[in-house]
Amino acid sequence: MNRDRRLVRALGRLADRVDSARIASGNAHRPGVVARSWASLKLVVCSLLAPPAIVVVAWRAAANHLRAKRVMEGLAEFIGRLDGTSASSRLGRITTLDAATPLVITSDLHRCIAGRLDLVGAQDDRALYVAMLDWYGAQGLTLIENGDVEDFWMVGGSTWGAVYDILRLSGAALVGRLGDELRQATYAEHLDRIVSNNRAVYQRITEHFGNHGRYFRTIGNHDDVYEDGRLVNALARYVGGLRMSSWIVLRNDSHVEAVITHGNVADGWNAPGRATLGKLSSWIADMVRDAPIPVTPDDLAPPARTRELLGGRRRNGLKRVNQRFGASSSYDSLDEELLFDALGGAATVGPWILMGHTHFPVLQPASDTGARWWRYANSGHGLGSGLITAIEWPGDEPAPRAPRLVAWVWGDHPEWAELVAGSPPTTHSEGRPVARVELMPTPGGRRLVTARRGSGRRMEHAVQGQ
Ligand SMILES: [Mn+2]
Repeated sequence: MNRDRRLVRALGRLADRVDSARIASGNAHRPGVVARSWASLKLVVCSLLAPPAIVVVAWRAAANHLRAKRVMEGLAEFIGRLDGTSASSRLGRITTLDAATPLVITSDLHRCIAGRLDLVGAQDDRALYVAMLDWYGAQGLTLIENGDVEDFWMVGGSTWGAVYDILRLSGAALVGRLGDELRQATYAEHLDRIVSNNRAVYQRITEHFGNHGRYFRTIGNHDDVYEDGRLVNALARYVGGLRMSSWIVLRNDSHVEAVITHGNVADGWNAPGRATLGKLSSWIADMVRDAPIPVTPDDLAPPARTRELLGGRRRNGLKRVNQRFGASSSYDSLDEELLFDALGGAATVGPWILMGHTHFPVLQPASDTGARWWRYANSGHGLGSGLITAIEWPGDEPAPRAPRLVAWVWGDHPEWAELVAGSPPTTHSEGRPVARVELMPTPGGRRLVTARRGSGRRMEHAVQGQ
């Protein structure tokens, strides 16, 4: 073990001791005095720097949005050339899988350390995901976690979270071998803590998928540290084995049926290698949450959002962002409407595009114009309130295959229990009922409804879609 790793580990142990004491006193979700003081210090420095910084950020945001649009324009051609024969490209590594492989694709799980950053715990989604992994594992499916899986961007929220922030900033400031070693040590130590906070999840991934060569990952923005193969090796030790790439191509003979990617490639704020603005906005959000000021913005979806999805009231549309700065008031920075136009619009042939990143599950969504994006699905995310959405790829069905969009929810939650009560629970986790609900677009495509409600329309929809 090198000197940096020893130093970072010692600091980590010290931070853990402070955190355990706070957790033992029943304050797990408070950041604690170290994180609060560090956030206050950052707040003071940032306030002084804010006036000039805002100008620079606005300029960079406008420039990056133009760049994202140029990337989008080249994307149709790039995807057209993904024939499953090459293993790398200027847009990252490519993995090819047989399209006859049954898959489950999750994304945007944002697994994090204990404390305030533990959004998975706050949303009661950990045991729910374990139930999903057990259920899909028992069927021999292959698991693809499509980006933003472990979160290396969120900082603070606990003593270790503050120490991690300081070490990460130091690593970024140092050049050459010194900086490289410190960064590696810091990320490896952070990964350790993410794994121990999600022990059951990593156990299931290893047991059902990693040990059998059935675990694949793509790189998102919050886990862009995996551009470095050494951290992929560190992760491999916790999951039995995996393959990390930026693109996964589902191929059937010489025909590409689907392309799986996180989606940040066409995002001005979060594109691979050009994500400074995205990282900065995430960092500022965490600073504000830890600082002792009476503003604690909480952007986690409430139970009402889960109810909305299960009640058939969720929009099945595309996201728009501000055309000058490439972002929206709800912190989105990928313009799906532009991407839809760039990728050839309402075609009913060509590969399916399966993405995450937007945190907005959709299947064959309707554009603003009413035109349908027939070959697009987004898996949504793993941070709903008692809700995780996912895509299933029915590889065992004959071609032409089409992805299914599903929602996994607790069957006993008072806010929506009656909406899933019609059918028996799919499985159980920790003694609680868990339901798998299939989501379908309405005939016009503007909303998502559960398959039970939409079953009468299913044939009509399938005919329209082909
Ligand atoms: Mn993302």
